[in-house]
Amino acid sequence: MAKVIVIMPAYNAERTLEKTFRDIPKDAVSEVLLGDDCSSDRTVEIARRLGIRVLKTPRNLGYGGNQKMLYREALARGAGIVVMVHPDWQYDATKIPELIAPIAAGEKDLMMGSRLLGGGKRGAVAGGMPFYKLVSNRFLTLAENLTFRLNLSEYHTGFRAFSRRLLETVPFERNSDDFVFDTEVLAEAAAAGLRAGEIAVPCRYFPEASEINFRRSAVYGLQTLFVCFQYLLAKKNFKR
Ligand SMILES: Nc1nc2c(ncn2[C@@H]2O[C@H](COP(=O)(O)OP(=O)(O)O)[C@@H](O)[C@H]2O)c(=O)[nH]1
Ligand SMILES: [Mg+2]
Repeated sequence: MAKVIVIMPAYNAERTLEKTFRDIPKDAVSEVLLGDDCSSDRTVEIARRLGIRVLKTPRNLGYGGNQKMLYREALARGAGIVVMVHPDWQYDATKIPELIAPIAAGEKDLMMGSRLLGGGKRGAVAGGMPFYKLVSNRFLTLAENLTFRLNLSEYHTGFRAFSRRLLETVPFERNSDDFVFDTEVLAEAAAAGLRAGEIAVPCRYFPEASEINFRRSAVYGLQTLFVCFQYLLAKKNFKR
């Protein structure tokens, strides 16, 4: 049985951390790690009270920098499967066993908890996904599917799982410290020919679950398109 470690990249998650943690099926995971990116609220205090192992960034590194610290630690602790879940109670963490099953069976290296799979679109909209986020998610996903060919219903979920093999294969340490880190990991996984899958996951939208504003989203969208561009360019050069 592979050792399953859950990582939570946190930034001011005091209002939602406990609810997210409660939803994690403890019998399905060995350990839970929280990366605190210099939160100014009680995130660390609450995490410690819940018995979560806390790692702190030396200074505010950003979402990608926080994840790097966590993957490094999860690998050092012998993880066979690493589950990343945002501690903002946006995704239904009770689905962890279903999410990791294909990795545990050796069939996949990457599993995404999609908000938009199958009937999921209605789920995301009913869950309160803002319309502009739905439209831009759809557009970016189209561009990413044409580029990476992973055939996923979305690429931007905060609930995903990786095999140890993936984390040892992709050069994640070289990636951005910002949100586009997530896109870069997927590009690298695609380039390495790793196998990706997805399950539908219910999601919730409420103020604390989605604090990224329009401007940050737009920057992220452009950075994502730039990753696609670099990927296509690299592929073309490689063929030549
Ligand atoms: N390190 C760091 N992480 C952040 C920051 N803002 C958000 N996050 C993390 O990024 C995740 C996604 O942000 P969120 O506001 O939920 O965006 P959305 O759900 O995609 O609309 C959150 O769960 C946090 O863990 C930040 O300024 N710094
Ligand atoms: Mg969120």
